[in-house]
Amino acid sequence: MKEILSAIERAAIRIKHEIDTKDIEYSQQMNSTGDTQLQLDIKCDLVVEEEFTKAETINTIVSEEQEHSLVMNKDAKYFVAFDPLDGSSLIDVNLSVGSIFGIYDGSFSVKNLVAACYVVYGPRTELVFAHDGEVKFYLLQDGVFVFVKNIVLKEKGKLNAPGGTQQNWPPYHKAMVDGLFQEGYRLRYSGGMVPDLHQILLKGGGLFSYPSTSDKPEGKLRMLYEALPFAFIFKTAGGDQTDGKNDLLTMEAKHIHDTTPCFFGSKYEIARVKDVYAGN
Ligand code: P6P
Repeated sequence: MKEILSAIERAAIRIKHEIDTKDIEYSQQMNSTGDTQLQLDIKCDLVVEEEFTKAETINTIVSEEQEHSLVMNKDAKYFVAFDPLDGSSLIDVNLSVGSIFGIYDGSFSVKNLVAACYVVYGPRTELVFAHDGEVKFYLLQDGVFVFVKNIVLKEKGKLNAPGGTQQNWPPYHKAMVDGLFQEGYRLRYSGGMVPDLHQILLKGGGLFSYPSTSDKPEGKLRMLYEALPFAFIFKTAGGDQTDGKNDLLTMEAKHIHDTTPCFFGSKYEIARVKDVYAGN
């Protein structure tokens, strides 16, 4: 596992450099879910693949930017799914973006998800790694990721990050989101999954939601390399997660780019989601 974390750290340092120095023009290509790829998306995908090639314990990788999985060492232990540059469309307005990694032992089955990691590229470059019951927070300082602290969520938070197009939310979802605001929750939503969830984790908790909507009935966020890694991180940090009715960490992806509605947060807020969704 240490070899994989080291590969992620090397990739993160290179990606940070690419973000700071590279043009952000769109390519002529689309990824597996129809997003037009930035040149930067393609470059950052290559960076992660190059660093992972040096990790002998990686069997197979899945990238948001690649249609198919790629076998690297057919007898190796770990299967890694990643989004190399999530929220890249925010770079041209200088908002924070991130990389997300799900590390699976033996196959991409959700029961084999054993670690999860993300990197936030913002005013600072920060890395969070969940494994063996702990969520560890690191800060990049002079080219080295330095451990800062363990992340533990409170029972109840105060931030509300409601994703998706509001006019396409189910009415009961809108009532739930509005209800939290009426209880004094603060709106914190940038449109970047990684910084939005990082803020909730570091500011003590709250709710991030990306529900099933009329335009995206299966949700927008991908299971293997977005929803499940964050579900693992929030659960490990003492919070909770759901697709509205089920524990995300019991849900198997049928296809490597499957999406799911997803909610992540402190226990109080996730209990509220389950209560509202159970009745609808
Ligand atoms: P919406 C970025 O494109 C992304 O995949 C996630 O990072 C983010 O949480 C979501 O989409 C935002 O989607 O529909 O709220 O703009």
